[in-house]
Amino acid sequence: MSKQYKELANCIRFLSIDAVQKANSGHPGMPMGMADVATVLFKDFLNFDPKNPSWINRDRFVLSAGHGSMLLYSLLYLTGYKSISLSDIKNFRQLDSICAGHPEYHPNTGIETTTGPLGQGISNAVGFAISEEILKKKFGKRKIDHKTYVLAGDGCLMEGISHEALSLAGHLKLKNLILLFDNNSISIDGPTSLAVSDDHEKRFKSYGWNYLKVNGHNYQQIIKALKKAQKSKKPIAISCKTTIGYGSPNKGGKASSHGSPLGKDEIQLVRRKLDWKHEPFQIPKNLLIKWKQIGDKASKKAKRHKDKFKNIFSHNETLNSFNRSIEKIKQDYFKNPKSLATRKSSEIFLDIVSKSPSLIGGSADLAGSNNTKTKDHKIIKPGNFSGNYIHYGVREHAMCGIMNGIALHSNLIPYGGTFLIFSDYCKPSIRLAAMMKQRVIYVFTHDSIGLGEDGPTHQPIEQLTSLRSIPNLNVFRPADLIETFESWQLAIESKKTPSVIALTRQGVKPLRNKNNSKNESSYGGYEILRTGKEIKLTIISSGSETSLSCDISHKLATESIYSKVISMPCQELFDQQTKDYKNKILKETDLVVSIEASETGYWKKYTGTNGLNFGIDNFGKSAPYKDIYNHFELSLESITKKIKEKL
Ligand SMILES: Cc1ncc(C[n+]2csc(CCOP(=O)(O)OP(=O)(O)O)c2C)c(N)n1
Ligand SMILES: [Mg+2]
Repeated sequence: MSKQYKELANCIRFLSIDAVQKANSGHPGMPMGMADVATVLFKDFLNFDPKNPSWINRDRFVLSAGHGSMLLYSLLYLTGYKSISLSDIKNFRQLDSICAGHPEYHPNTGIETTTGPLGQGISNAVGFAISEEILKKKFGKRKIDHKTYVLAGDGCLMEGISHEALSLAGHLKLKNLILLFDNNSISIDGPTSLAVSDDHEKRFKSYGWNYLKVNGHNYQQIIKALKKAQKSKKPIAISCKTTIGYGSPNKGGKASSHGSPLGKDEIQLVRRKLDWKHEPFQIPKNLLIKWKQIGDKASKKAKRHKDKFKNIFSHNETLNSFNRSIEKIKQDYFKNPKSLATRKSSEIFLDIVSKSPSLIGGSADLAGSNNTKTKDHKIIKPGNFSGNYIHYGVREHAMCGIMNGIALHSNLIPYGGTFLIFSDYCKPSIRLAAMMKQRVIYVFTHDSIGLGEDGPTHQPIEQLTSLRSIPNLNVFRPADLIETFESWQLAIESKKTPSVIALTRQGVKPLRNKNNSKNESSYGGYEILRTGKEIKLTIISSGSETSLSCDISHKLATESIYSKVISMPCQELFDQQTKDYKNKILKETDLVVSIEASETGYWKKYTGTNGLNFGIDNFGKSAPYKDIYNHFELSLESITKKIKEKL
């Protein structure tokens, strides 16, 4: 029996070694080390369907140790996924090959998520497992009941995000989550003892996980552990003691097999040692058939399930069902407009839409400050997933990685809150959401010096710019309740783009005073005020500074200097408008100025170098917020004076 597993595993090993060698770059060590464990998993345990990779109830397999991408590509090819052919494998790491350097998420291919930044996959897997539990509760165990497997190495487990995600998984008792730890005690710099002496077993157990230990090259032990894992009442980690580069006489067990081709001579030696007589990329027919049988058997099993349960996701309701309630609130607001923090406006919006079964809210221990939790939210608790709100704890990075997993799993829409300043703790996961085109919504409150006394450590300066510079991420900074509602609507409708909604702590004056059936924020920037027909000045602004901009515009008008104010809640959407539209907004006057309590450089693309940029290019201050605005000369008097000097 061992022989059969070994031969199957060697298919993975040699495809990986040969692909890395041909590409002259890549990571052979991990696929060689984990080939045995992966073979047992795919052959005997994983529920999947190569013929229909999107089957909703499939077990999810996440390769958190994304550098070992050839392990995944080999498995997908061998089990018969159409997404990956032998020629794709021969094109490993070449332009436009699906076999990219690190796994890149593509829907319906078996590549469940983009990994490579170590640790991210673990947090994604926690998100998958949470989604599974939520849907299981909603639709019943007969329809949804699957596992999530995540393969993680020493590196993933050293990363901070793994601590956050594993801890939350243990707390929530995610019994459907199985972590396969490639415990080879080697990373790039050498033996892991150079940098870490964690007691992994104690660590996992303290999080509330079960922990098993196996020799990762002993099939009996692997099978036994995976059998046990199926019945675990807690999330479970299986430590697989492996040899990195297994089979390589000179590089096995050494960091030298981690991240570069083994070299032709060494590969010859591996072939001899593992008794592999075949040419590069040649898998003998009998083994190819055996692997295909594994895929076919899995497909058959999956089909039986699918035939029984079609279309369980008919609840894919849109915002339409809430439109009447949203309109009613807007009407009341127009009748009785009042100052309101945009975080509060956001809560009012969430109060309506949180009744949707699709939205899963949360915050990293700032629910009351982010206003993400409404009175009707039900909390997701350990072992009880009937709710729709997650207390992520003080774990911003894991929150965002987990939200990626939730978004990827099915059609749930995750949103999560923290302070805008701590978006820096979220950035790697936000970037991946944008790359993977996932609908994840970030509610980032306390979005400027307007938060006041907490001071410069809490006052975002460069954060908006750095978020705006991430491709395929919409950054909304609404100016009042109406724009906040519009931003939320756009974020929910953006199925392929994650959204940041940056919100104020402090109250802001109502600006929009009449109902408009068109979502003005969908233009990204639009004229919100005009004080005369012939104007000399364009002021562009976002969020809390838009009302300041309007005040400035009115004041200038009293001196017969006429202007328009462009409210720009979303630069990314504005940049997508037609040239005519953009010219109409930006080119009407010679002088264009920007006002935003944030880093100023990014606005120069609209104002040009001749324009004026009012903002903050230094760290903030600890004081009542109005004093800080004055300190940074973001005041009616100061800005009006400088504009007049320039005109
Ligand atoms: C966040 C992050 N930091 C650094 C790297 C670069 N890197 C890739 S693999 C690796 C070492 C991983 O060690 P381990 O998980 O033990 O993998 P093994 O060498 O055993 O395959 C590092 C530092 C990365 N991919 N992601
Ligand atoms: Mg390692």
